[in-house]
Amino acid sequence: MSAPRTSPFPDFYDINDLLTEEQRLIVSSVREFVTRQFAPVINRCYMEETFPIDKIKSIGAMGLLGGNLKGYGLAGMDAISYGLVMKELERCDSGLRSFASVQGALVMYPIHEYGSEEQKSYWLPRLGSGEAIGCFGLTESYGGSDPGAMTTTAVLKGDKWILNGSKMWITNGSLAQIAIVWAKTPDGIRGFLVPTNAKGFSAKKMTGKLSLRASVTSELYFDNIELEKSAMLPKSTGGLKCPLSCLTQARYGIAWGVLGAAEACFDEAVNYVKDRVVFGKPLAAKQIVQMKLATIASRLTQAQLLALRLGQLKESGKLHHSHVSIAKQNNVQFALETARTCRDMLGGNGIMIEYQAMRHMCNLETVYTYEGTNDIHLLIVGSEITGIQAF
Ligand code: TGC
Ligand code: FAD
Repeated sequence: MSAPRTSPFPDFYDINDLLTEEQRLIVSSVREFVTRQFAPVINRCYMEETFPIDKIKSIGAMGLLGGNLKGYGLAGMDAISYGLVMKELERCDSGLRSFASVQGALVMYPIHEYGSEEQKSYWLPRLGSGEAIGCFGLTESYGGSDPGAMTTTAVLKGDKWILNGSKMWITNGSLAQIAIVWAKTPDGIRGFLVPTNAKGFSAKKMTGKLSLRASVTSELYFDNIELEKSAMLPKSTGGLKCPLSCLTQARYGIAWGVLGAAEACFDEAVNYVKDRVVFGKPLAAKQIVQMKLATIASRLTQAQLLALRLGQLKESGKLHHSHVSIAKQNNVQFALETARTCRDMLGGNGIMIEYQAMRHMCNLETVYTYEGTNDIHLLIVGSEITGIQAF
């Protein structure tokens, strides 16, 4: 006997039923907020290669910046709620989720985890409210996949750190008041809090991106910047382990976030093929179109369940970074392929900005590459399976 199916697409397996009342409320309120605040401006931002910076304090007021961190006036939400927030932001645009990922997982998290009490109590409330914006500088120009080969240095001269070098592909770089910069010191790789108004700091916005256009990406330059001794994150010891632990937080959010982009494309395509009549019938009545939709629904359900289990592992403290690699790699690849298939089902209309599929598809090319490329995540999992690093 078959029970009546109660859950509407794209929640085919009624995953909503596995959420708490509070988590469902977070989804509906963030969706309403994003629809009201960001959806009306996202196409213009995308076309103009800008980020709607004037709206950041409203995201802060909703508790969505560093929303999974505890104390310092932050929301302290559970891992699944945080994932659901990322999903709702990326349903609008990957650039919006990126902003929140960088601010929360790559700037606030390292301060929360590795900072002094003074650094935490000064920066976390400001970053959480959106009063201050941060960026995270790890990648350099010659090969982002291998951050250990960085050439940026910090050396102690008297009671000051002297910072020299450059970073590339830095999200929010020219919007930020504070940069978390990872640099080589005689004592290994350490994190520094660098005010962007420091003498010797400059940021240059990168233009001409064909992906993630509603997000500001910059190059950062450090020319003999003098920093107080207290600018270092005191607990950021252990080589790359600390910056990599921040990436784990951001990659977790991406594994959830891309589901929002995929669901938005799927919803749009389903509505489109029901209306669009070709050869005398709606496209939805064609077997090949139904096969495409059914394949997406099946893979979407798998990706949703993967994210949910990932959230449970994180919440129970059992999360290993290779769990996150599997979810980031699988869900981003799925979302990218889905956006492309949906773009195809819209025909010529699919290349127009009035429809979202192509914008999401182009964005997801970046998401496929940043925070560890697709290949790098497969290699991380490969090294867990075999015990042999093949980077
Ligand atoms: P490896 O020898 O593998 O590891 C060194 C130590 O770190 C530990 N570890 C991790 N810990 C926490 N989280 C992770 N993800 C970790 N990965 C490794 C590891 O267990 C080890 O600990 P221990 O105790 O044994 O010392 O390090 P490796 O130098 O060989 O690097 C390996 C590799 C290639 C996987 C790593 O370098 C890597 O992940 N490369 C990709 C770089 C990357 O993802 N960059 C992203 C830059 S930020 C960005 O893109 C922001 S986009 C904006 C947005 O998020 O929206
Ligand atoms: P490369 O490392 O040169 O890789 C090129 C190709 O080689 C890829 O296909 C890769 O998979 C493959 N490859 C690399 N190594 C291996 C290997 N060992 N075996 C087999 N194949 C390999 N970084 C930050 O620090 N902060 C940010 O805020 C940030 N924001 C970004 C925003 C955008 C829009 C983009 C595009 C990037 C951002 N990045 C940021 C950088 C991002 O993390 C890097 O682009 C990424 O890590 C890949 O590095 P790369 O571009 O140098 O490519």
